[in-house]
Amino acid sequence: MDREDLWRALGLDLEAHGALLEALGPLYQEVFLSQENRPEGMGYFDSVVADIHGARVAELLQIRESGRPVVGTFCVFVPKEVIWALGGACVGLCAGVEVATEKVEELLPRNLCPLIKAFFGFKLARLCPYMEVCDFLVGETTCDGKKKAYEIFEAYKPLYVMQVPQRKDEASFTLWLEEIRRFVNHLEEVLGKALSPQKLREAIELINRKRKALARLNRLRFNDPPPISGRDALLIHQLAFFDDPERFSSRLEALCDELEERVKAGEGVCPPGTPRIILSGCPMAIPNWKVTHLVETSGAVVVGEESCVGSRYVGELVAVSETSRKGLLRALAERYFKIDCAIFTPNPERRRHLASMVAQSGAQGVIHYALKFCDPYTVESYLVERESPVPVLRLETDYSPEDREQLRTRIEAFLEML
Ligand code: BJ8
Repeated sequence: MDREDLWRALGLDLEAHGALLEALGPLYQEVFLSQENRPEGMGYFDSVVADIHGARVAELLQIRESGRPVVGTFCVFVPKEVIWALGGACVGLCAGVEVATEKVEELLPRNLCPLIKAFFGFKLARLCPYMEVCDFLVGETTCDGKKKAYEIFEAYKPLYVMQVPQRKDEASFTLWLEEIRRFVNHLEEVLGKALSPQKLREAIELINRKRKALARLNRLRFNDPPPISGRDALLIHQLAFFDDPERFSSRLEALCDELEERVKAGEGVCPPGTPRIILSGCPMAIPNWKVTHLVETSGAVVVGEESCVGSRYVGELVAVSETSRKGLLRALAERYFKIDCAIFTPNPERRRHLASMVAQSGAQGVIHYALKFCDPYTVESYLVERESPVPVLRLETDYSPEDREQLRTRIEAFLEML
């Protein structure tokens, strides 16, 4: 199908959508294509971005037309393995650019996290083909902003909300396991089919493979010099939410082979000894590349993201030693319960996780990245700084480019003192 026909079929506002895609080109050129000495394997990921609303959307539409469900999510707590096991496809819908702000602010307060306003904006302005190709969405009770916003958003798209506990104790685990079972029952009812343990195992292996490849990429970045930039690594993590998991894994595995060769040859994207930074905090959804770009054009390199678009998404693998449905669902619940999002209280696991990333990567500094009005991460940043083994710079920002120079000044001053 021709791209315009595809977008028309999905009901997009063609004019506004065209303007959006046009703005992406120069930004991509500036942030990614201007880099020197990029690995060849990035060619695949560049081609995905060049056709970001095209080929993959067409594939998802085909999946939907063949009677399989396409499901959109906003959080890494949603156990996507279950969706794939029931024959569906899963796509992450968080957006990294604010659109249709006036319309959004008729429904939501102005001082709300930009990530939430962004997904509302994409829906209200009919700009996101991924949102439109979905049969239904799955939300979750994580932060207050999201859970209250879903109450409004369900008027625009069918939405199921999972209840995520906020403490890491036995009672909360029981609730979470029950919540996963309730989610499975709901999907089985809606789709009119039963979840087979064999299919669930296969789906777990499919997603485990993707997480394994991402973990390998992240470990390779710990070398000095890193064989890939933080920008390229961030992009790969962002695309993990969209792309076909099998194709994505095999392309990423091939890229990691190339990066291993680079490491053996001592080849990197910057000179050895370049200051190394870990970014920690809120997720950076596509095309939010602002802070990583600023850090890497200020003389440092980003060697890890302690974030849901980063190491928190990768996390641990789901154990596949179990064969029964009950055992596999428990293994899923255990894996997802370890996610150390700032909505948990208390949340010392996140600080331990960050300290271990710092130790493994040899980072000299942490930049804590919080989206404006995100209470869980802005409040928790104090504890992150207090317990960090290396200096921390705490930034609060949104999606607008207006604070770029101000952020650059603070980042440069921070890098100088490392
Ligand atoms: S598991 S980080 S994806 S909730 S930035 S909307 S927290 S006000 S995105 Fe998240 Fe799941 Fe946690 Fe990860 Fe709210 Fe903060 Fe906005 Fe956020």
